[in-house]
Amino acid sequence: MSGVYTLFHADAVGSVLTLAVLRVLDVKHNIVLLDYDSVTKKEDTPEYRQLISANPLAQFPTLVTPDGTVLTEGAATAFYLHDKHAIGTPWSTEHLSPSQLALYYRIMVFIPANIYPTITAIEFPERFIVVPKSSHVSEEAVCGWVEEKGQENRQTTFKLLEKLLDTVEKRTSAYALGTATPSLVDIYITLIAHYSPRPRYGWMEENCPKVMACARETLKDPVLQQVFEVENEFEVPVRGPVKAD
Ligand SMILES: N[C@@H](CCC(=O)N[C@@H](CS)C(=O)NCC(=O)O)C(=O)O
Repeated sequence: MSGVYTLFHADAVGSVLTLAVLRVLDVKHNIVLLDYDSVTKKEDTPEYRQLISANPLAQFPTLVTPDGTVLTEGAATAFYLHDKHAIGTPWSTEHLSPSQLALYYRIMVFIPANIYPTITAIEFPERFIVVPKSSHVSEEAVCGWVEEKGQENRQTTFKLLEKLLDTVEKRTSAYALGTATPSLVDIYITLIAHYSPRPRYGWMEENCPKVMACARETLKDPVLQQVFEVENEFEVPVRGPVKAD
Protein backbone atom coordinates (compact mmCIF):
# COMPACT_ATOMS: atom_id res chain seq x y z
CA MET A 1 0.00 0.00 0.00
CA SER A 2 1.39 3.35 -1.05
CA GLY A 3 -0.68 5.64 1.21
CA VAL A 4 -1.87 7.56 -1.85
CA TYR A 5 -4.15 6.67 -4.75
CA THR A 6 -2.71 4.66 -7.63
CA LEU A 7 -4.28 5.16 -11.04
CA PHE A 8 -3.67 2.77 -13.92
CA HIS A 9 -3.65 5.11 -16.86
CA ALA A 10 -3.13 5.12 -20.62
CA ASP A 11 -3.12 8.20 -22.82
CA ALA A 12 -6.46 9.62 -23.99
CA VAL A 13 -8.71 6.83 -22.68
CA GLY A 14 -11.35 6.53 -19.94
CA SER A 15 -8.85 6.97 -17.09
CA VAL A 16 -8.55 10.63 -18.11
CA LEU A 17 -11.85 11.14 -16.25
CA THR A 18 -10.38 9.83 -13.00
CA LEU A 19 -7.08 11.62 -13.53
CA ALA A 20 -8.91 14.91 -14.12
CA VAL A 21 -11.03 14.43 -10.98
CA LEU A 22 -7.92 13.66 -8.90
CA ARG A 23 -6.30 16.81 -10.27
CA VAL A 24 -9.19 19.27 -9.81
CA LEU A 25 -9.69 18.00 -6.25
CA ASP A 26 -5.94 18.20 -5.66
CA VAL A 27 -5.70 14.61 -4.40
CA LYS A 28 -2.28 12.95 -4.18
CA HIS A 29 -1.81 10.04 -6.57
CA ASN A 30 0.69 7.87 -8.36
CA ILE A 31 0.23 6.83 -11.95
CA VAL A 32 1.02 3.45 -13.46
CA LEU A 33 1.32 4.34 -17.14
CA LEU A 34 0.47 1.65 -19.69
CA ASP A 35 0.32 1.54 -23.45
CA TYR A 36 -3.34 1.07 -24.45
CA ASP A 37 -2.67 -1.00 -27.60
CA SER A 38 -0.27 -3.23 -25.71
CA VAL A 39 -2.92 -3.80 -23.00
CA THR A 40 -5.66 -4.63 -25.49
CA LYS A 41 -3.27 -7.13 -27.12
CA LYS A 42 -2.69 -8.59 -23.62
CA GLU A 43 1.07 -8.17 -23.95
CA ASP A 44 2.77 -9.50 -20.86
CA THR A 45 4.53 -6.69 -18.99
CA PRO A 46 4.94 -6.16 -15.24
CA GLU A 47 2.45 -3.24 -15.40
CA TYR A 48 -0.08 -5.35 -17.31
CA ARG A 49 0.18 -8.09 -14.67
CA GLN A 50 -0.36 -5.47 -11.97
CA LEU A 51 -3.42 -4.16 -13.83
CA ILE A 52 -5.12 -7.53 -14.35
CA SER A 53 -4.50 -8.55 -10.78
CA ALA A 54 -6.45 -5.40 -9.75
CA ASN A 55 -9.02 -5.56 -12.57
CA PRO A 56 -9.40 -8.80 -14.53
CA LEU A 57 -11.09 -6.82 -17.33
CA ALA A 58 -7.82 -4.86 -17.76
CA GLN A 59 -9.81 -1.68 -18.36
CA PHE A 60 -9.20 1.99 -17.76
CA PRO A 61 -9.83 3.48 -15.31
CA THR A 62 -8.67 1.20 -12.53
CA LEU A 63 -7.95 3.02 -9.30
CA VAL A 64 -6.47 1.70 -6.05
CA THR A 65 -7.40 3.76 -3.00
CA PRO A 66 -4.89 4.58 -0.23
CA ASP A 67 -6.25 1.67 1.86
CA GLY A 68 -5.63 -0.77 -1.02
CA THR A 69 -9.25 -1.08 -2.20
CA VAL A 70 -9.71 -1.45 -5.95
CA LEU A 71 -12.19 0.78 -7.74
CA THR A 72 -13.15 0.28 -11.38
CA GLU A 73 -15.81 2.00 -13.55
CA GLY A 74 -15.23 5.67 -14.33
CA ALA A 75 -18.44 6.87 -12.68
CA ALA A 76 -17.69 4.91 -9.50
CA THR A 77 -14.23 6.47 -9.27
CA ALA A 78 -15.73 9.95 -9.66
CA PHE A 79 -18.45 9.30 -7.05
CA TYR A 80 -15.92 7.94 -4.58
CA LEU A 81 -13.43 10.79 -5.04
CA HIS A 82 -16.30 13.25 -4.77
CA ASP A 83 -17.51 11.78 -1.46
CA LYS A 84 -14.02 11.65 0.04
CA HIS A 85 -12.53 14.89 -1.27
CA ALA A 86 -15.07 17.30 -2.84
CA ILE A 87 -17.28 18.14 0.13
CA GLY A 88 -16.86 21.82 0.98
CA THR A 89 -15.27 22.61 -2.40
CA PRO A 90 -16.92 24.19 -5.46
CA TRP A 91 -17.00 20.68 -7.03
CA SER A 92 -19.38 19.38 -4.36
CA THR A 93 -22.90 18.33 -5.33
CA GLU A 94 -24.06 20.06 -2.11
CA HIS A 95 -24.58 23.21 -4.21
CA LEU A 96 -27.00 21.53 -6.63
CA SER A 97 -30.77 21.91 -6.54
CA PRO A 98 -32.79 18.65 -6.31
CA SER A 99 -33.48 18.67 -10.06
CA GLN A 100 -29.82 19.45 -10.89
CA LEU A 101 -28.72 16.61 -8.59
CA ALA A 102 -31.11 14.20 -10.30
CA LEU A 103 -29.74 15.16 -13.72
CA TYR A 104 -26.18 14.89 -12.38
CA TYR A 105 -26.71 11.25 -11.37
CA ARG A 106 -28.65 10.49 -14.51
CA ILE A 107 -25.88 11.69 -16.85
CA MET A 108 -23.09 10.17 -14.72
CA VAL A 109 -24.74 6.78 -15.24
CA PHE A 110 -26.18 7.42 -18.72
CA ILE A 111 -22.71 7.83 -20.24
CA PRO A 112 -21.23 4.47 -19.12
CA ALA A 113 -24.55 2.62 -19.44
CA ASN A 114 -25.51 3.83 -22.90
CA ILE A 115 -22.75 5.68 -24.77
CA TYR A 116 -19.70 3.66 -23.69
CA PRO A 117 -21.07 0.28 -24.85
CA THR A 118 -21.50 1.65 -28.37
CA ILE A 119 -17.82 2.60 -28.38
CA THR A 120 -16.90 -0.89 -27.14
CA ALA A 121 -18.98 -2.46 -29.93
CA ILE A 122 -17.17 -0.32 -32.51
CA GLU A 123 -13.72 -1.05 -31.09
CA PHE A 124 -14.14 -4.70 -30.16
CA PRO A 125 -17.04 -6.12 -32.26
CA GLU A 126 -15.60 -9.64 -31.93
CA ARG A 127 -16.55 -9.62 -28.23
CA PHE A 128 -20.23 -9.68 -29.12
CA ILE A 129 -20.44 -12.53 -31.58
CA VAL A 130 -19.79 -16.20 -32.11
CA VAL A 131 -19.82 -17.21 -35.76
CA PRO A 132 -20.52 -20.94 -36.05
CA LYS A 133 -17.92 -22.89 -38.01
CA SER A 134 -20.68 -24.04 -40.35
CA SER A 135 -21.62 -20.45 -41.21
CA HIS A 136 -21.13 -19.16 -44.74
CA VAL A 137 -20.66 -15.66 -43.37
CA SER A 138 -17.15 -14.70 -42.27
CA GLU A 139 -16.38 -13.38 -38.79
CA GLU A 140 -15.04 -10.25 -40.49
CA ALA A 141 -18.39 -9.58 -42.16
CA VAL A 142 -20.35 -10.08 -38.92
CA CYS A 143 -17.92 -7.82 -37.03
CA GLY A 144 -18.47 -5.19 -39.72
CA TRP A 145 -22.23 -5.34 -39.10
CA VAL A 146 -21.79 -5.07 -35.32
CA GLU A 147 -19.51 -2.08 -35.83
CA GLU A 148 -21.96 -0.45 -38.22
CA LYS A 149 -24.78 -0.79 -35.71
CA GLY A 150 -22.43 0.50 -32.99
CA GLN A 151 -21.82 3.64 -35.08
CA GLU A 152 -25.57 4.16 -35.45
CA ASN A 153 -26.17 3.58 -31.74
CA ARG A 154 -23.37 5.99 -30.84
CA GLN A 155 -25.12 8.74 -32.81
CA THR A 156 -28.46 7.91 -31.18
CA THR A 157 -27.08 7.93 -27.65
CA PHE A 158 -25.12 11.17 -28.16
CA LYS A 159 -28.35 12.79 -29.38
CA LEU A 160 -30.10 11.52 -26.25
CA LEU A 161 -27.36 13.10 -24.13
CA GLU A 162 -27.96 16.38 -25.95
CA LYS A 163 -31.68 16.06 -25.12
CA LEU A 164 -30.82 15.60 -21.44
CA LEU A 165 -28.95 18.91 -21.51
CA ASP A 166 -32.01 20.48 -23.18
CA THR A 167 -34.08 19.67 -20.08
CA VAL A 168 -32.20 22.22 -17.94
CA GLU A 169 -34.43 25.15 -17.03
CA LYS A 170 -33.05 28.58 -16.18
CA ARG A 171 -29.62 27.74 -17.60
CA THR A 172 -27.05 30.33 -16.53
CA SER A 173 -24.01 28.76 -18.20
CA ALA A 174 -22.94 26.20 -20.79
CA TYR A 175 -22.10 23.69 -18.04
CA ALA A 176 -24.22 20.55 -18.21
CA LEU A 177 -26.47 21.47 -15.31
CA GLY A 178 -26.54 25.19 -16.13
CA THR A 179 -24.63 25.96 -12.93
CA ALA A 180 -22.26 28.88 -12.33
CA THR A 181 -19.29 26.56 -11.80
CA PRO A 182 -18.55 23.12 -13.26
CA SER A 183 -19.33 19.82 -11.57
CA LEU A 184 -17.80 16.39 -12.12
CA VAL A 185 -20.43 15.58 -14.76
CA ASP A 186 -18.91 18.31 -16.94
CA ILE A 187 -15.60 16.48 -16.86
CA TYR A 188 -17.27 13.22 -17.93
CA ILE A 189 -19.06 15.02 -20.78
CA THR A 190 -15.77 16.61 -21.85
CA LEU A 191 -14.16 13.17 -22.01
CA ILE A 192 -16.99 11.61 -23.98
CA ALA A 193 -17.17 14.59 -26.38
CA HIS A 194 -13.74 13.49 -27.58
CA TYR A 195 -15.24 10.16 -28.72
CA SER A 196 -17.52 11.87 -31.18
CA PRO A 197 -19.46 10.06 -33.90
CA ARG A 198 -18.15 10.48 -37.45
CA PRO A 199 -17.60 12.68 -39.35
CA ARG A 200 -15.37 13.73 -36.54
CA TYR A 201 -15.24 17.45 -37.19
CA GLY A 202 -18.77 18.56 -37.71
CA TRP A 203 -21.18 15.87 -36.49
CA MET A 204 -21.09 17.07 -32.90
CA GLU A 205 -21.38 20.73 -33.86
CA GLU A 206 -24.47 19.96 -35.88
CA ASN A 207 -26.16 17.43 -33.63
CA CYS A 208 -24.93 18.10 -30.08
CA PRO A 209 -24.23 21.84 -29.74
CA LYS A 210 -24.94 21.83 -26.00
CA VAL A 211 -22.56 18.92 -25.39
CA MET A 212 -19.87 20.75 -27.36
CA ALA A 213 -20.51 24.04 -25.57
CA CYS A 214 -20.27 22.23 -22.23
CA ALA A 215 -16.93 20.63 -23.18
CA ARG A 216 -15.53 23.94 -24.46
CA GLU A 217 -16.57 25.80 -21.32
CA THR A 218 -15.15 23.05 -19.09
CA LEU A 219 -11.82 23.11 -20.91
CA LYS A 220 -11.35 26.75 -19.95
CA ASP A 221 -10.26 25.44 -16.54
CA PRO A 222 -6.43 25.48 -16.68
CA VAL A 223 -6.10 22.26 -14.66
CA LEU A 224 -8.42 20.44 -17.08
CA GLN A 225 -6.71 21.99 -20.09
CA GLN A 226 -3.44 20.57 -18.82
CA VAL A 227 -4.88 17.08 -18.31
CA PHE A 228 -6.89 16.84 -21.54
CA GLU A 229 -4.86 18.79 -24.03
CA VAL A 230 -1.27 18.83 -22.83
CA GLU A 231 -0.87 15.48 -21.09
CA ASN A 232 -3.33 13.42 -23.10
CA GLU A 233 -3.19 15.18 -26.45
CA PHE A 234 -6.71 14.32 -27.45
CA GLU A 235 -6.92 14.32 -31.22
CA VAL A 236 -10.37 15.84 -31.63
CA PRO A 237 -10.14 19.59 -31.14
CA VAL A 238 -13.20 20.03 -28.96
CA ARG A 239 -12.03 23.57 -28.29
CA GLY A 240 -10.81 24.35 -31.76
CA PRO A 241 -12.44 25.51 -34.98
CA VAL A 242 -14.73 23.24 -36.98
CA LYS A 243 -12.80 21.48 -39.74
CA ALA A 244 -13.79 19.25 -42.62
CA ASP A 245 -13.38 15.52 -41.83
N1 LIG B 1 -17.35 0.05 -17.69
C1 LIG B 1 -16.11 0.79 -17.77
C2 LIG B 1 -15.62 0.76 -19.21
C3 LIG B 1 -14.22 1.26 -19.30
C4 LIG B 1 -13.64 1.04 -20.68
O1 LIG B 1 -14.21 0.37 -21.55
N2 LIG B 1 -12.45 1.61 -20.87
C5 LIG B 1 -11.75 1.42 -22.11
C6 LIG B 1 -10.84 2.61 -22.39
S1 LIG B 1 -11.74 4.06 -22.84
C7 LIG B 1 -10.85 0.22 -21.99
O2 LIG B 1 -10.10 0.12 -21.04
N3 LIG B 1 -10.95 -0.70 -22.95
C8 LIG B 1 -10.10 -1.82 -23.03
C9 LIG B 1 -10.86 -3.09 -23.06
O3 LIG B 1 -12.10 -3.10 -22.89
O4 LIG B 1 -10.23 -4.14 -23.28
C10 LIG B 1 -16.30 2.23 -17.27
O5 LIG B 1 -17.46 2.70 -17.26
O6 LIG B 1 -15.33 2.89 -16.89
